Amino acid sequence: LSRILRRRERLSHLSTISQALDLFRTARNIIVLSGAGISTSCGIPDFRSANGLYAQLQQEGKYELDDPQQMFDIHYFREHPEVFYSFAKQIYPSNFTPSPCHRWIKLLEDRGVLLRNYTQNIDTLESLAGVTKVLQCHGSFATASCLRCKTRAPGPTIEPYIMSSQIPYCGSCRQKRDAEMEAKKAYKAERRKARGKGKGKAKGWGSGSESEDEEEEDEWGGGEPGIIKPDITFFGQALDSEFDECLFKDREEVDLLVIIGTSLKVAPVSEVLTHIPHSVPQIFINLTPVAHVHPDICLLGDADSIVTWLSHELGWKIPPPAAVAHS
Ligand code: CNA
Repeated sequence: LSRILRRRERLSHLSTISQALDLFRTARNIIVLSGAGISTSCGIPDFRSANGLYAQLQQEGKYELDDPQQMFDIHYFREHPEVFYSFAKQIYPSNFTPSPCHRWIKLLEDRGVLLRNYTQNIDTLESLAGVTKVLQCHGSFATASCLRCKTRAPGPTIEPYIMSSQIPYCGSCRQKRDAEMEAKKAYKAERRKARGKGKGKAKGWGSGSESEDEEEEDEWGGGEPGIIKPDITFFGQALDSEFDECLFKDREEVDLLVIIGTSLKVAPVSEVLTHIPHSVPQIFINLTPVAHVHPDICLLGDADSIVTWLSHELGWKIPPPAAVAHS
């Protein structure tokens, strides 16, 4: 009996795979929804695997976090930016090379069948692989912004701070603050002069006071210029409106959804599945099963191996790493 069952299992597995191959043969507008699992083979840990960042943060215990998720929480960051900056160099995309999965997404684009790659990853490896139809749903290190004045700067400007575990403060804020302080000083000097001239003429009338001056000084809000944060979306921050706009458009065109290397735990990206028409087939490629995901086809295993095998069966050729780096 067990032999029959095993054979049945193998057969149903085979038909699942042949169905997946058929879907890839016929699809013209594929959405690839990717997550950290497609970059683990590049040496970048994901969040939730047994050896992922959350487990590492818990084991290290050096950050005194109640919950490892706090490392990427905007409220926590505002209060303790030094914690994120003491850790950020570990996830900063520096010398990583795209995986076969990234190059496979590029292959889909080259074949003209990629509608869009919605990536939750912040490592920019899709772009490095030459994928242009990519939406970085959770932003990236490519730019950084001041939390106070919102001035945006190219990401590399804060790279030295990340690498030396320092908090970068905003130069524009500093300039603005200095200019405001200068203007206030000049204004106060003017008022003092005016008060001096008017002394004795109208006692108690608009004579000003030290407390008034103090209030003016506080107008800036006091303290330091704003902290610069890489434009990666933290928990508690909204996604760029481009996400909704693209999804609204793409849901009309998509004919195959491929979800790859993600636990689909982070909303609103996890909700993409419910926004896509039910008639669109879904293929889920992941190392581990995810209880709340019920795709039409589930291919469990290492994502690089699976897409390499699928491509081989389809007679497609994944571009080699060198070709990718220069494309
Ligand atoms: P996650 O919750 O850590 O899930 C990753 C999933 O990938 C897990 O279900 C793993 O089983 C699976 N996986 C791991 N390795 C492989 C592999 N070799 N082949 C197939 N599957 C694999 O991460 P999600 O992406 O679901 O969560 C979204 C977060 C993770 C986003 O906000 C990201 O910014 C964040 N993140 C990004 C990176 C990156 O940019 N590379 C790294 C770590 C975290």
